Amino acid sequence: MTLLAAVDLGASSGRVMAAHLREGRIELTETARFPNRAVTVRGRLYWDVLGLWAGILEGLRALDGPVSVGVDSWAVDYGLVGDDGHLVANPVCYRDARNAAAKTEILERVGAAELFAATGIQPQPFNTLFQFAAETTSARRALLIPDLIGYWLSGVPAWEATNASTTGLVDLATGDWSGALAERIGLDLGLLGPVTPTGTVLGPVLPEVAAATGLAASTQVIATASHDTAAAVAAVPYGTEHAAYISCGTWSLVGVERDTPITTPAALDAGFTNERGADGSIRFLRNVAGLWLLNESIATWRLQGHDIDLAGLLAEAARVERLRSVVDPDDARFADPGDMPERIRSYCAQTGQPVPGTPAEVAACVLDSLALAHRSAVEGLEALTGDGVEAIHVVGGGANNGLLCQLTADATGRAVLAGPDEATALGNALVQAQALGLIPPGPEARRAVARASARPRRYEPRGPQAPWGRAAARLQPARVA
Ligand code: LRH
Repeated sequence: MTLLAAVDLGASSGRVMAAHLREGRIELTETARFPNRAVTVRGRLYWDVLGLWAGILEGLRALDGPVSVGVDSWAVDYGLVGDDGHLVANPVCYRDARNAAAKTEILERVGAAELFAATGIQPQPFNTLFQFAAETTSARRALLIPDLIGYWLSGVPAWEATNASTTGLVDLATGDWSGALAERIGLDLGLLGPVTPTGTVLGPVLPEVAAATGLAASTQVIATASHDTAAAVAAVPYGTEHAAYISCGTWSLVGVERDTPITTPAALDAGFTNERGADGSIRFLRNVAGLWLLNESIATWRLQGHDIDLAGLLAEAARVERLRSVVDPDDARFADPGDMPERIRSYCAQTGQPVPGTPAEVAACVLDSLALAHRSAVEGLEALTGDGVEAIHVVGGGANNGLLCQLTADATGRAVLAGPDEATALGNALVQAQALGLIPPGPEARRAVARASARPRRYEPRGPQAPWGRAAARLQPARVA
């Protein structure tokens, strides 16, 4: 038996998982879970990265002699580090308002089609590229969040490839930073070091980390697939069907794995992006605003003094009439933190639909809308790749949301295979195990262990497709508006 540590940071919580590799399977146990949230100070939305660091140290302290540690997190965000190696500013959250203006300004200089063709990345306000353009603080280095934590653990700066691809600054053709693009937008590439291959062993933990956590001085820090979505996709337990994945958490990332990118105008218009996978593959996917809408709604109700329990809410939402009102979860009004139920109600009122009242009605509206958005993304995948999608693997926390999985099966007319819910931590650990030679290299050997480690639940589609098609059509004018 070998023990590996997977540090997995999400937009709403972070955790440290003990990954036990034994007889071709990985078993995960959580050693620490701590909240993560963005905090507003003087109109700027920050992450509390030092709070995360404290949670990580606590989780590592609870582990019994792991051979290695790997860190993954949400994409695109970074910490700025000065010449002395210290953080010079608190990392800003990708939902901060500064990025939209920077996007508009950059796109005036370099068109969306050119950016998409060069990097494969869908221009979205949160791409690191636009964040850099909005940056006001100067620094020596910019390290993406998992690389920042890896630097604090090992003292070695890295720019791991899967997460680097999400910046919008990596050249699709070379896999390295695009000097030409940086020059066009006036960005100093000196902030970034060479792109680090996924699975690079960075080196042992620093003595100060060993002292603070009790980890052995020989514990290796590994640049795992550090983009959480890349880690989750690395752990999808594909069977024999041609399947899409939905990495479902704060976001729903709906995609397929491919050998080659698609950078056609149609892919750009349909909102698809080409991110790097663990083996240099392409994760061709669309970002659908996922359980963020539900999580923010729950946070709002709790602030208002409602006693909300998720299981009870979902049970009630299951009994609400389906497709009564639907929203486009990717509408810009839902992007910022805040009173989501009120925004959902105003969207429904403006589009002439019944206005959801109770929390169960709002939750039903959100889940129907997400299932519909999943359907549209799967249709987009089929049209753009030319390959049929026979089944859908839902991985990540959303795999535990039985109602969303069932509705996704209903809306898409495809079987949904739900799980593992901890796909991100599993993928993180699997890539570490490959880096250490504990599992043979390549996606197939990794997937065999993923399959042995997970038992997905199957949801078959119920009922006719027509009501979903009609609801999608109902949304069409709202999207244009
Ligand atoms: C999901 C995720 C997603 C990114 C977003 C910023 O956690 O990493 O893949 O697009 O956060």
